[in-house]
Order: sequence, then C-alpha cells, then structure tokens
Amino acid sequence: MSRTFAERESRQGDRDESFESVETQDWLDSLDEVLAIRGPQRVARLLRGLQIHAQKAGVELPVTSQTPYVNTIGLDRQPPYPGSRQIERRIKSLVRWNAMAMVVRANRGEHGIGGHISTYASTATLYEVGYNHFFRGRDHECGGDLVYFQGHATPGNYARAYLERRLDESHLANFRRELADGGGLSSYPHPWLMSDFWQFPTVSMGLGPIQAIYQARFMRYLEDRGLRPFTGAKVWCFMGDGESDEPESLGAISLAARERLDNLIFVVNCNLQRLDGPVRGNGKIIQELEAVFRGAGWNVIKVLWGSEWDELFAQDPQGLLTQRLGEVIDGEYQKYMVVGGAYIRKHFYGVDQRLLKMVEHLTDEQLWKMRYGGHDPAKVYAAYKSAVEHQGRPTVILAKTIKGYGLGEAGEGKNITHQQKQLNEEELLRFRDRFEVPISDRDVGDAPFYRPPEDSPEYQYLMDRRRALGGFLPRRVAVRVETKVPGDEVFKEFSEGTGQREASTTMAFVRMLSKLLRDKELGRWIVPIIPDEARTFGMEALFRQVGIYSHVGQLYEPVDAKTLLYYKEAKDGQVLEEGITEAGSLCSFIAAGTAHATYGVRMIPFFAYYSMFGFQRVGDLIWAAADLRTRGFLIGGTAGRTTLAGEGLQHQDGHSHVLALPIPNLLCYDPAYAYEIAVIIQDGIRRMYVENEDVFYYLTVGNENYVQPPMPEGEDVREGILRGLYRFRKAEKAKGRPRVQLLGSGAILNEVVKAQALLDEKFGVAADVWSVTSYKQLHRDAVDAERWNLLHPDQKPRRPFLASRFDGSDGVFVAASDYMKVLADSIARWLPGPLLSLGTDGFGRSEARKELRDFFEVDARYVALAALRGLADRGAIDRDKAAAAVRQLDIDPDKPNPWNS
Ligand SMILES: Cc1ncc(C[n+]2csc(CCOP(=O)(O)OP(=O)(O)O)c2C)c(N)n1
Ligand SMILES: [Mg+2]
Repeated sequence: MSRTFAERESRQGDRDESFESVETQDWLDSLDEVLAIRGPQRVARLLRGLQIHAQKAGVELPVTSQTPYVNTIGLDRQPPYPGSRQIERRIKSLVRWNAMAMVVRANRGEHGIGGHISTYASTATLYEVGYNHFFRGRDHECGGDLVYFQGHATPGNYARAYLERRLDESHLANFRRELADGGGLSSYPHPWLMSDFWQFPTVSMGLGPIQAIYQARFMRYLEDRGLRPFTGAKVWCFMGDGESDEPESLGAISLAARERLDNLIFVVNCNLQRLDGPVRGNGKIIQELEAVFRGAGWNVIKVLWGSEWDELFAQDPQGLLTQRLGEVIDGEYQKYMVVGGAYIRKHFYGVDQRLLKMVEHLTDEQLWKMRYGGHDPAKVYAAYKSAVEHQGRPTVILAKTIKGYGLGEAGEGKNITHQQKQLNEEELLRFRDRFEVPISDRDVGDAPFYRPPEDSPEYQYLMDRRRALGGFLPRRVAVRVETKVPGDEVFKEFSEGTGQREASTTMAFVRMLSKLLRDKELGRWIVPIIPDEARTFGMEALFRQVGIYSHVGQLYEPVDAKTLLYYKEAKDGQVLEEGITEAGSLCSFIAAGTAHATYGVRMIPFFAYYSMFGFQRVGDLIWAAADLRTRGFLIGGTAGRTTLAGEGLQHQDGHSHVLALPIPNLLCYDPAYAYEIAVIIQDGIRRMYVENEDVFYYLTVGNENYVQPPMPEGEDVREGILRGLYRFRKAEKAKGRPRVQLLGSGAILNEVVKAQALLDEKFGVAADVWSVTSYKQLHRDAVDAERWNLLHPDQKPRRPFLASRFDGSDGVFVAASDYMKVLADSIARWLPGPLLSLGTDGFGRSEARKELRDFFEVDARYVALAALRGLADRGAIDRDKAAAAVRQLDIDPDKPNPWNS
C-alpha cells in the first residue's frame, strides 16, 4: 500500500521535517520571485530546465502529463460572474425538480418504464451555465452552436424546455410514452422521433464524442471550402466519465488536436460513477483523463473545487492540502460525500495535524457541504469562458460533480443512484426544501410539475437570456434543399455498356463520381469520403481532380509531385481522406449528410469503404446515422464473398446486405452492372435532394472486370432496378421445354447468365434471367402489401411488386448471390413457385474467384444443378437427369459444407 504524503513526512522525524520545510519554502520563494519579475513563461522554461537537469542526474521523474488535483483556473484568474446568481439558482432548482418529477411520475404510472434522475442532478450546473451564458441558438449571427447533450440526462433538457414553454405539462407527463395520445417524449435524444427538437443522438455511449469531433472538423471543412462563412460557432459535447471507457469516446481525440479544432469543447461530467459503481474506485478518473487529453494535445481545464475551498487554498502556501487532495482516490471521495462531515474530518484532514487545524473553524456540516467545482456556477463559468476564448486547440473541461446531487438519502453519491427512479414522500419533501420549490406539503407527494408564470422574474430572465443568445436549444431545423438532378449527360454513357471492354462496377462508380464532381450544378456539394482506401478502389485520380482537404494546405512537396495524379492536399480540397478509421469516416458522412439540418447547406456525401468493415464494424454509427436522418451514399467496395479474391476470411463480405436489413430508412442495392448503378444514384439524388426524403443508400460494388452490357430496352427496366428486380434476359426457344426462372445479383448475375446458356445447351431447359438489385426493397414492398391485406380483409388484396412481375412466369425459381442464402429466402413466400437459393454462407477463404465460387457453390454449374433439381422435384424432368448432372457438371457431392468448414 502506498503511504500518504503526510505519513511519509511524519516518519522523517521532526528535525528532518523542519529542515525540509525550510528548504521547500526557499525554493518556492525563489520561484515566486522569478514569476513576479520575469513572468510565467520564464518559470515554465526554468522548470523545464530543472527537469532536464534532474533527469540527467539520474532523478526519476513522474510523467508530467498531470497537473496537481486543483482547479486549472485559480481564484486570481477567475472572471466576475455576469448574471444574477440568485435567479439562475431559482431557475436551475425548478429544472431540477421537474426533471426529477418527470421520472418519478413516469415510473409511478408504469412500473419499469425507466429514466434517470441522478445523471441530470449531477450535471445541472454544467448545463444551466451553458444555457444562460454560452450556448448560442440558431438565430444568433454565428448560426448557432452545436451541442451534443449527454444522452440519459434528457429529463433536464425537457424540464428546461417546459420552463421555456416549448413543451407543456402533457409532454412531461408522457416522458417515455411516445405512443400516448398527443405524443410523448423520447427517452433519449432521437432526431428521428423528435425531429424539430433533437439534433444529435448521443445515448449509445461514445458515439456523441466521436461525432462531435468530426462535426467540428466538418464545420472547418465547410468554412475552408467557402461553403459557409467563418462565424466562430462552437461544438459542445457533454459526456459522462464512465462513457470515456468506450473506444469511440477517446479514439479520435488526437485528430481534434492535430486539426487545431478550437471550435470544439468537451465537457466531461466527472461524477466519478457510472451505472454499477465508481468509474475508477482505485484511481482517479479526472487525472487519468487529464493525462490522456494533455498527451493528445488538448487544452485541459479541471474544475474540481467550488468557491468554499478558495479560503482553504489561500491558507495553504506549502500545498499540503493540494497534496492531500491528490493522494485520495475516487472510491474514498465517493465515500466522503455519502458518509458526511465527521468522517471527512477524521479520514481526509485527520492524517495531518496541520490539515486538521486548517478546518477547525468549520463544522462537520460545513465540511460536508463544501461544493465540488462542477456544482459551482462561478467555477464553471470561468472554465467555459476560458474554453471559448482558447485558440489553436480543442478544450476539455473535466468537471468534478456528485452523482445524484441533491437527492440526499435517496441516492446522492450511492452506488445505486444511477437506477434510482422513485422517491417516497419524505424524500420528495426534502428535495423540495433543499431547492426551495414552491409546492405545498399537501401536494408534494404527487410530484407535480411546476413552472413560474410568464410575468415572473425567472421566466423573464431565462427568456431574455435565450433571446440574447439567439433562441432555444436544442432545436433541429430541417431546411428543404433544392437541387437539380444531374441529367443524362452524366449518366447516359453507362446505359450504353462498355462494348468489348471489361470494367468493374467499382470503376463505373468511380467514373460516375468523377463526372458528378465536374457537374456545374452539383459538383461542389459532393463530399467524397475515403478511409485510406482510394487506391484499392481506383479513386486516386480524385486526389488531383479535386484535392484532399487539409486545413493547413500542403506544407511539403509530395514525393510524387512530378506525376499526373500526385497526392495533392489543399485547404479547399474536396476529398475527406480520413486515414484508417471507418468510425471517423462515418462521422464525417453523418456530418455531411445532415448538413442541411445543421448548417442549412446541402451536401451529398459518398463514403466508399471496404464493405466488410462497414455494418459489422461500425453498425451502431450507421444506426445513429439513420436516426439522424442522414442523406447520402454508402458505397461498400470490394464487396462479395467470392468476388473479392485472395483476401480471405476477414475481408470477404457475404453478409453486409443482411446486416443492412434492419435499418428502416436505408435502401440497399447489390447492382450487377454500370447502368444499374447509374439509375440508382440518379434516382437517389432525386429522392434525397429534390424530394427531401430522409433516406440514405447502401450500394455494393465489386472489383471483378467484365463486359458491362447496355441497359435492356423497356419501360419497366428502370422501375425494376429501383424496386429490386427486372428481367435481364428472356429465355429463347422456350416452347415445349421445361422452364426455370433464374435470379442473380451483383457479380454473380454473370454466373446466372452462364447457367442460362448451360441449361439451354446441355440440358434443354429454358431459363429466364432476372437481375435482383435489391432483396431488401422487394421484401419491404411485399411485407407492406401483406400487412395492408391483413388489416383490410374486406378489400381487394394488394399484390406485391414482386408477385406482379412474375405473372405468367412459370416454373422453378433459383436465386444466386454473393451474399448469404437468407437474403434470397426473404422473398420466397411471394414467388409463384418453389425457390432454391444459393449463397455464400460461411467464412471466406484466400483463393481465386473460380475456386471460391466452386467452394461456396454459387457458380454457373451450381445454378444449373439447382434448376435441374427443382425441375425434378416438380416432376418436370427425370430425377436421373438431375443426378447425372452432378457428374456432368463435375461437382463433388461430398465436398465439405462451406457454411461450417
Ligand atoms: C454503448 C452503451 N453501452 C451501455 C449503455 C448503458 N448505460 C447508460 S448510462 C450508463 C452509465 C453511464 O455512466 P457515465 O458515462 O459515467 O454517465 P453518468 O450517468 O455517470 O453521468 C450505461 C452503462 C449505453 N447507453 N450505451
Ligand atoms: Mg459518471
């Protein structure tokens, strides 16, 4: 066990102690003198010199990424408080009360409906100082600050909106009851559900901080490209200390420092607790975070001690108190707050007579009530002011608070406090008294909501403050965008095919993107986003064409400067080359795809990435993108379990389309040919940027080269591509022959076309070939029709698109794709005949395409065999013929099942 500073000191004996004391004072006096005469920068240089000297002399020094456990901004640098502390306290108390009452009442009404009291209780001052003095609304000349509120502190946001008369009592009464008559309030920030209120979803821990970083960076991108004026708007991100454990929370902080994002401010609500207990019972989360952020290059402001402590620090020139505060660990701090003043005196101050003496004039009660910095508006204001004025670096404010502050016996600082959702009458009374809420003894048990009348000083004050700061917050404003869909001059060439030339769908997409970037109307709004994969996708030409965005431009001569496609970084560069971070890239995608709502600027992001590292790697962020009503195109490159050769198990994606199924507003396509991509992208731009639909797109593209055919004639092809299916090639010589319907997607459509010929030539079977561009679209449409039919039994049933397309199509159905079989199976119910689906279930392999397609049983031979097997099952051909086909097609019937091998 480590000994305390005081214990170590006392063991050295009196003589030693007095000698050390004199020696220390001597050094401190010298330092003060230099400080007074030569200033703080000289002191910093001197200390650095001393450090080097000591290190050379063999003195082991601790890593200096931490500063002492005291406020970063000392009393002498603390600005005066600009508002009325008294009225602000009244407002805050009412917000506290209503936030608490909202949760208590929700849980009385419906046991187990949930909600959180303690989190907002700990962060109330951090929010209120922001609301009254810092957060600027949309109508402010800066265009509004962007605030990422801590997800489960929503009762505080709602309670304030209630005082502001943006919400009424029935909203509050229906907290967590969104299906109630008249609507209710979302548990957490969800723009999908409260689209004129919430801007940013944050409650999936870690997603708020990483999105805030990329949002601040995207704000810079818009400014540097001249798409938005520089206004000095800030991005604020409130997060929990427990939340900092999520890799996403801290994973991108170095980017913020590198990009010098002084428009970004993190506020970490360090209540030292998470859900189950202390965040770092055996350590100090604030010191740990300080080291991490300082190490990454952030400006760190610690707000630890309230004004009551100032007097003690003033009496402590030798820093005894500072030392003691630094050695106590978080688990003990938590205990002090729960157990009370006598315990604090004995266990905190009691280790040293000098410390005890320092507080002898204070009662136990007073000792207990000495506030932490995060609960003192004066300290919080000082930190915020310093943060917004800081230049050249992002700032993190580490504010020490108490979880469940004000709940007293009902949970203040206790381990159960996160889950506390009920207060009994006695506890409500105490809460009311503590915050002086004007509710009578008789009523208090009902936990009624309370808001001061419109002519009250409280209401006037808070409205004045909001007016001065540019309106309410949070508030989401979805601006309608007007865009012209690029015409045929961009897309026409793709409907003509490539003739004899082979090309991949990736190449087709890249060519399309590059043409879109040149489009006069649309080009500048496009945001190509790539996580260090441009060369993999053949997108490197974009580097030169539109440049890679860099706030500082290009400070070096690139090694390939003399080549045509050199690595060009520029301040007005358009490409976001994110480095190896799918999570970060996705945050850029979200920021760009929501720019219409955030900045009133429509942006069209195309985020191209390795399809394997999308839904399964950063699926939760994609879910958040959906909640955020993000618009844009996700392009899953090198897709297809057997189309991406050689890369093996961790790279070959045969399931991203399955993982994409759950996202309600995401349209998914697995196109086979260039013209399909052209139709989808053209229509996507129309839907998202002309019709203003809140949808987004996922397209997979592959790197296999093949001839891109011309778009088949026919009115229904275009519609079919968009709705999920069209007939690509009709059977020839069908009359009198057994008939099958072959469905193919992506690169595997080519195998299906080959199977058509095989069946025709070798087995006398006529096959129609259909391109399925989207099983998800087909499935959604079919279940939609089915649901309508269920609810309207007395009306003419609706027919799914899928069923109508197969009118008159006879026979057996076989589907093959580079994705799991379940995808094709999802539409089986609506087909007029039995379906046999072929797909790529199982782990990938490092192999060539031909072998992979044999291994996964998705090549032309298996498609033909499946058709024959289906025909045999129906009695349309002899079973022997199907059995013989196994041999004829050179298929090993006893080969291992790829699904589990
Ligand atoms: C990704 C994720 N995992 C788990 C949770 C469940 N959860 C909600 S709040 C919470 C504890 C949060 O602690 P902290 O970040 O310290 O916030 P505090 O309430 O203490 O301010 C947990 C685990 C979640 N919301 N998101
Ligand atoms: Mg916490």
